[in-house]
Amino acid sequence: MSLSTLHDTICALSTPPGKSAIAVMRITGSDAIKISATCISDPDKIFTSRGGDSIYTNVIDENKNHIDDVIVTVFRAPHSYTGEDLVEIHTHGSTLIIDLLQHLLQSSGARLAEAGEFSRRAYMNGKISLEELETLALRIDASSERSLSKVQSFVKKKYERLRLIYASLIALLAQVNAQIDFGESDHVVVDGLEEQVKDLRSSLQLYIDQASNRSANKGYYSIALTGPPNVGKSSLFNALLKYERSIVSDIPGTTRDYLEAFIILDGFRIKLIDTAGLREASEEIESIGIALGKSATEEADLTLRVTDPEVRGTSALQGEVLLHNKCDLDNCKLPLSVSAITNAGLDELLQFLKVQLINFDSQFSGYSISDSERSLITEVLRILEKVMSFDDITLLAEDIRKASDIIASLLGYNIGEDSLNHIFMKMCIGK
Ligand SMILES: Nc1nc2c(ncn2[C@@H]2O[C@H](COP(=O)(O)OP(=O)(O)OP(=O)(O)O)[C@@H](O)[C@H]2O)c(=O)[nH]1
Ligand SMILES: [Mg+2]
Repeated sequence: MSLSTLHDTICALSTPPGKSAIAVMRITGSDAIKISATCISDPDKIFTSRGGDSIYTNVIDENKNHIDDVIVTVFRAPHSYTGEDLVEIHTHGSTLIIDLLQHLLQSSGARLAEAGEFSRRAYMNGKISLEELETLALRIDASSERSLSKVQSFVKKKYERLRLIYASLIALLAQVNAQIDFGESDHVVVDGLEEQVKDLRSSLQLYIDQASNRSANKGYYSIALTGPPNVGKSSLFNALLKYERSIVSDIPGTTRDYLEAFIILDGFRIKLIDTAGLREASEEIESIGIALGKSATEEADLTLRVTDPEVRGTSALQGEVLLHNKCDLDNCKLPLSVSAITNAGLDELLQFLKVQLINFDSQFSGYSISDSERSLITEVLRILEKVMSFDDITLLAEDIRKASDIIASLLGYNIGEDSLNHIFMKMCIGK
C-alpha cells in the first residue's frame, strides 16, 4: 500500500455481511464528513456536529429517494478510532441498503477499504499499538469465556518478554559500539559477551517454547461424531443441539454429507460435526460423503466414536473417545453410556466434554505466536549463534543490530512497510 493511498477517504461495512437488525458503515479520512454528507437528507446536522452525538437522519440517493432511516455518529480527528475524521452510519442490516449506501459513498469519492486498513490507520496515527491490536484480535477470536478474560494478560506477558529481550540486545549493542568507539583493538573483547548471548538465546528459546501456535486458535473447539451407520450419531447430534438439525432414520446410511452446527457449553463455543456412517460404500456419492466426514474428523479437537448394542466391542482409534449410545436397549453401563432417545447419560456426557474443553483451553494458557513471528525469532536465534564465532567487532555490531531490528519490528518499533502489509492484510475488510 503506497503512502498516497493511506490518505484517501475509505469506507467499509464494519459489521458482518448479510441480513441483521443493524449494520454499521464506517467512513474515515479527511473527506469523511463531506462525503457522508452527500448521501444524508440533512447534511447540516453532520457538518455542525462537534462529534460523539447520535444524529437521527435518512440516507437518500442522488435523486433524493429515501433509502433508509439511519443513525449517524461523527467522530472528529483526532478523537476517533483511526485518529482521522470518521463517520459511522448505522443502517438497517439489509444487503441491498448496504450496497446502495456503499455505491453512493464511492460515487462521492470514497474508496472501498482494504483488509485491516482502519486498524492500520489507527496504528499509523498512534491510536493503537501492536500489543493492543493483538489483544483486540484475540478477543474477537476467543473460543471460551475463560480465554476471553485472560487475553489481555497473555498479550501483556508476551510483549513484556519481548521488551526485555529487546532491552538486553540494545544493552549489548551499546557495549559493542563502545568498544568500536573507544577500544584499542578491532578484535572482540566485550566483557561477558558469551554469557550475555547465551542468556539471550535461552530467553528467546523459552519465548517460542512457551507459546502456542496462533493458527490453532480458531475461535471454537470442534467435536465430531463418527462410527458405523445407524448407531445414532445424528440422533446424538440433534440431542446435543436441542433441535432436529440432522435427518434421523432407521435406514443405515441416512447421513450422506457431514453437518456442522454450533453450541455454547459452559462458556465454550463448540462446533459439532455429524458425519456419514462408516462402511464400505456401495456407491460413489456415499463414499465421497464418508471421505469428507473422515477429513472433518481428523481436524476435530475431539472425536466421539459412537457405538450401539450391535457394535459395543468396537475399540476407539488413537485420539478418539468411545460414546455408547442406545443404552436404553441393553442397559449398557460402560463409561459414557447414553441414550439419544431417553436422554439418559447426556448430563454426564456434557460434564465429560466440559473437562476435555478445560484441558484444551489450558493449552492456550499462555500467549500465542504466529508462524511468521516464530520464523523471525528463529532467525534471531540463528544470528546469535553465529556471532559467537566473530572476531571482528564491526561484524559483531552489525549482526546484533540486525537481531535487535527484528525484535523491534515484532514490538512495532521502526516497523517496515512489508511487515505492516503482512500484519494488516490478514485482518478483514472493515476492521
Ligand atoms: N432405542 C434407541 N434408538 C436410537 C437411539 N439413538 C438413535 N436411535 C435410532 O437409531 C436409528 C438410527 O439413528 P440415526 O441417528 O439416524 O443414526 P446415524 O448413526 O446417524 O446413522 P447414519 O446417518 O445412517 O450413519 C433411528 O431409528 C433412531 O431413532 C437410542 O439412544 N436408543
Ligand atoms: Mg446420521
